[in-house]
Amino acid sequence: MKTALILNGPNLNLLGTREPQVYGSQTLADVEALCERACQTHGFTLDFRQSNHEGTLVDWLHEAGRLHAQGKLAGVILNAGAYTHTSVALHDAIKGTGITLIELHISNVHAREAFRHHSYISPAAKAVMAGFGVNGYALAVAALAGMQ
Ligand code: CA2
Repeated sequence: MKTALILNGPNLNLLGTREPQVYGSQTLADVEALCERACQTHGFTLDFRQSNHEGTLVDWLHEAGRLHAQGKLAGVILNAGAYTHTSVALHDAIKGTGITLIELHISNVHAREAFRHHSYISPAAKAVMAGFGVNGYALAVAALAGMQ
């Protein structure tokens, strides 16, 4: 069974505690549970992680590249949080790994502040999803299944 690696960036550990009008009221643990159900439906093993540290996310993308080379990775779903809009390091980490990566945002970043309209992740991603709320994670797992 291949692994779906779901990576969450800075502040997403606060999900459900603030700004419910933007991000909803479900916690990151709730999101993990919904991802678990989606992965069971689609025959993936789930590996679900969150970090507030850019370098840790880079290390995890390198790990994904190694899993991909071993044929063990279905793909990565990455909500890079605010690093989406700032991180050349994450762009560089994705580029050249050969991994299938879906960039995901809970909110519709294009309907928000101008600084959220640019993404360093998008040019290196296979697909981009935004604005589906936390259900976007389940939709992204289904999309990953369709890409196998
Ligand atoms: O919409 C998304 O998923 C974002 O990636 C979330 C990031 C934001 O910087 C991106 O522009 C869009 C922020 C994640 C912070 O999440 C919080 C949730 C609840 C309370 C505080 C922060």
